[in-house]
Amino acid sequence: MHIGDILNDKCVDTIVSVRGWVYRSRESGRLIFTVIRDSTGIVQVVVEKGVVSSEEFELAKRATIESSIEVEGKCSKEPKAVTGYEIHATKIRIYQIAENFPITKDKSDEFLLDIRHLWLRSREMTAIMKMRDTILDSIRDFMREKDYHEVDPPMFVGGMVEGGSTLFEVPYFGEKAYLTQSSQFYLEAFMFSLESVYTISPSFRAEKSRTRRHVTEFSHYEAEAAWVQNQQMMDLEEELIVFIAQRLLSSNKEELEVVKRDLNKVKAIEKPFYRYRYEKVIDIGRQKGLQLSDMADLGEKEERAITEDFDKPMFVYNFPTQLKPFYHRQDPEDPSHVLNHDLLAPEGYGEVIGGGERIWDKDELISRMKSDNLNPEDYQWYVDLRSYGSVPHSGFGLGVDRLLTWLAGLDHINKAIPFPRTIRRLKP
Ligand code: NSS
Repeated sequence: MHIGDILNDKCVDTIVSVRGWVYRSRESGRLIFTVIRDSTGIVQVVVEKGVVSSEEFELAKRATIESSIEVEGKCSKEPKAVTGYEIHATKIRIYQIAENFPITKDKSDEFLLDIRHLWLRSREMTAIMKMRDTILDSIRDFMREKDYHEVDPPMFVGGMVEGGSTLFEVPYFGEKAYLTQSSQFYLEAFMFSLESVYTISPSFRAEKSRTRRHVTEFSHYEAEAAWVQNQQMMDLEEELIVFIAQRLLSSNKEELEVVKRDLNKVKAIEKPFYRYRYEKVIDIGRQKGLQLSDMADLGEKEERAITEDFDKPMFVYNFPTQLKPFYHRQDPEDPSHVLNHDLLAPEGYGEVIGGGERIWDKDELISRMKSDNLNPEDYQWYVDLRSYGSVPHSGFGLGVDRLLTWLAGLDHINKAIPFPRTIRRLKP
């Protein structure tokens, strides 16, 4: 049985048995009040001398924080207990008496990262991981509903997608391999078979910048679909984000409260999102006092200023061609711009999605590569895809960790990831 069953009022006046870890404990004469936690919540246990054996009572007395424990006893309502219920123990088994637990109140973020293998047990991290689980689950439900197929691209790859400066190189039997920056090119290959595909896989970027939203390994949810245009892809993403936000509100109210999220901010995520051309967003930035050139690349600082006062997400579409990687399709009506989009989250969070239409004509792709000083031979198979029945298509990549950071209102991406990897952190 789980503590959650007790808290859902399913066990009053029955004999229950729960297993978990000591959350806190205090002794008061013939009584020991031990609060136990499991994955579903916390509940108070009363251990009374004479009701349990004297060995059991002594064991319960020695049960330090995080000791693993099993308790049997009668469950009752108790308004004075921490979660309103109490188990009056009749049997106690201790699996292990824990050593002195190193995490006490008010530890620094850095310390909690050093000790993340233990901090995972905190109420906060447990809540965050449950919300992560909801997000992953809702992505899969949504995509199934839309007839997208989940696929598994490789993580060891032979080339770059998003620029050479963030490539991780790994030795590969005398050859050079890289950790994938994005599975987009592979999704494009799958698309010729399955038409609409997606993956939730890690992507790796040797990010040297230390911002609140960059890690070196992130969970990348990418999708690709045949016959779809840029604005249609935005429609899908809009629907998706609203779906995830709604699911989070209905499944994780308690967890959102644990992280002190203002629920109104999540409720405000409704269609339609703002949709502005790149130039309009540059204007908004200038009105906020940012010094932006006509071709400014929007980074963390700029996006934070631009989105700070927004109540809803904002699509920025049709960036100048020279700001974006070679694979983006130019607008046939205006080749100085590409048919792409970023989705910026409000409240200063900024970019969570990047996507758009891909060049599907072979010669156009080769000529764009050349003008970006890339050798088409290095992308032989990617170009080859365009030789056999090429079709218009679009896709996007969404940073799952960034999405969770925003939806849960966290102040740093590190808090959204169980074991975050940054330029300075490889352990635990
Ligand atoms: O570089 S992206 O903007 N776009 C791509 O990788 C495309 N090839 C995706 C595609 O169309 N299939 O990254 C997409 C998203 C971006 O909006 C962020 O939310 C996330 O991936 N992202 C990151 N999250 C955390 N840390 C880092 N370093 C990071 N880089 C990108």
